[in-house]
Amino acid sequence: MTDFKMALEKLKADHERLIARKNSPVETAGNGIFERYEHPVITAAHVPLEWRYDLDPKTNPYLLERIGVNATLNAGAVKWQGKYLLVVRVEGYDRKSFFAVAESPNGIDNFRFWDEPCTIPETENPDTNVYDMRLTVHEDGWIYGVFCSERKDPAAPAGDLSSAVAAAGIVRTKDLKTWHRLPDLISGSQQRNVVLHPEFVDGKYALYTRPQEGFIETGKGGGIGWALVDDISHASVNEEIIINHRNYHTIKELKNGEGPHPIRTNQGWLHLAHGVRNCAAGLRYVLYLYLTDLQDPAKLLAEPAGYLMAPEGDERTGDVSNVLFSNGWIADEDGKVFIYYASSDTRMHVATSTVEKLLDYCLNTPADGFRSAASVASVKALIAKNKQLHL
Ligand code: BGC
Ligand code: BMA
Repeated sequence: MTDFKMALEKLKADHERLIARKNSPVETAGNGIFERYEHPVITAAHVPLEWRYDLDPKTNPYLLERIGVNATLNAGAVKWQGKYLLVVRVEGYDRKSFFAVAESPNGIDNFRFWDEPCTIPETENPDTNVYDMRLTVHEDGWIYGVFCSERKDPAAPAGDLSSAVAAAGIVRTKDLKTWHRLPDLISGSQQRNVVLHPEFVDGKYALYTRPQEGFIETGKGGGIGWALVDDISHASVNEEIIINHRNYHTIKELKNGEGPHPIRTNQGWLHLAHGVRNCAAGLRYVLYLYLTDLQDPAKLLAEPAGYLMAPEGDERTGDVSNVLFSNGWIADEDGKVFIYYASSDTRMHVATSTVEKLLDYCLNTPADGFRSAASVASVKALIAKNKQLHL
């Protein structure tokens, strides 16, 4: 066998071994609310060899990688024809990200990318970078993808090559293969983390928004917003109310944003979101849950204090360290929930729970009292309750 052939065989074998690797829940006792898994579900090394290597010995005699993948992160998720699909944000060494579908038979391992990345048509104002797609199977019959479209800020002074404008890009599809681009969401503010609610509300499309004054600075932007839209093919935010606020000295002091669209349960809409605070180590992203009313998804019913999940162990380091981010989850018919989250903008993981457990967590974890003394009161109330049990 030639060196090229041998090197290729090894590449292929390593790749296949990685993809076929079984994933199991971590054994150590957690908090009972969800289970983490031993391995990430998708990493840069899962990306097909054909996307990265020129496999022709004539043009690539040393079998060098031609197009490097930096990270696979922030995937949207949908259960589609019995398969667990992630629309992954694949980011190259060149810092451009694009979307690609990866499919698993069981939701926890064997994620395989489809043949090619998604082709997302551009508008007349081409996106510089696209990322963090939220998928919604809407009752109008389309599958929507709402994502962040980032472009250089045209108002940035000369020499400022970082200021950007974030807007919500919208595509829809029937098969997750052909994507039709609709005009970007028109809004008076910058928008990242925009999510389409799966049902009509008062006969209108409903969006979770996240108004910001600047690209990074929320300014007066108060949190996760809610806006009704008449026409999704010319979507425009007119009235926007804040339904989940940022608060001083909480996990979402600096920013927050809706994750995937909420799950309909018999007790209300169950939401997964991210909260951000600033500290000496930089921005820290954690995941939290809240519950809103079934009839009025904008009405908050319950919100446990603090985070559901924060970066742990290896999750803490990566391209942008100290970050957990989620924009995809899947609820099975039997109530099992697959939470797909990325750690440190580098790799995708899964955590599993059930609708029942997440509702129990949401409804029975004390809410934030916003003061140390209130936290002490919560702990003492629990101790007093336990004392009654005479264990
Ligand atoms: C990055 C995102 C990040 C955003 C705000 C973008 O340029 O691609 O990952 O969330 O900046 O920091
Ligand atoms: C953002 C998000 C994500 C990213 C996070 C941390 O604002 O939209 O794309 O995971 O920052 O870098």
